[in-house]
Amino acid sequence: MNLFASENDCIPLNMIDGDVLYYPTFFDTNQANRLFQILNDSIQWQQDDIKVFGKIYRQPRLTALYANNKNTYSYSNITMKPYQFTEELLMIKEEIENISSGTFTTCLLNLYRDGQDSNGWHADNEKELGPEPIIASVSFGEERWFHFKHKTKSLKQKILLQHGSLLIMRGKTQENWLHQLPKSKKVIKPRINLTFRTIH
Ligand SMILES: O=C(O)CCC(=O)C(=O)O
Ligand SMILES: [Mn+2]
Repeated sequence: MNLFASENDCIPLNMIDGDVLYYPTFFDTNQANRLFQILNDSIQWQQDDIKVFGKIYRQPRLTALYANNKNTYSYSNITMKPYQFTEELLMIKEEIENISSGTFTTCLLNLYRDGQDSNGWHADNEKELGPEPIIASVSFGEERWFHFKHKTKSLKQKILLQHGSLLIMRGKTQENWLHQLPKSKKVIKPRINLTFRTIH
């Protein structure tokens, strides 16, 4: 049984100064349903405090870090220590490595509990990711809009990330573009997002 999409199901986004690929049905619905449930139930979700302009806020989503090494990941004044990859995370990582030229050490997971949970404008450009990082982003659960805005030109892009999809950002995408997952008034169901990265 072929549970995974072929190369043909890949849609390149038309991005100036960036390189983004979208696989809408990387996992089929049954596989995506099963993975959503397992990740929802078995991941060690946490809610951290973040400091924005000197003020402390609860992060507007739950997160977790998993890896095949002990390297920590720091962003927005948070330093996360990884748990070791679960069986499902290793399986997903291998499926992505089979279709992309990247290999990954680490997965940052986000759980958006409802439409009020979000992820503000940022680039995944921390030093430990190295130059031109490949970020492979898998989505399960509620569909949410994902926005891009160019750092210096007045260019925007948006894409609806569907259940079981894979989005790969590579090349100069993090250097030239910011991305965000905005709040949504309509959304009430949760969404889980996994971003596979390499932490040096
Ligand atoms: O939830 C998403 O689709 C994006 C997550 C993200 O950008 C991140 O964790 O760095
Ligand atoms: Mn990001």
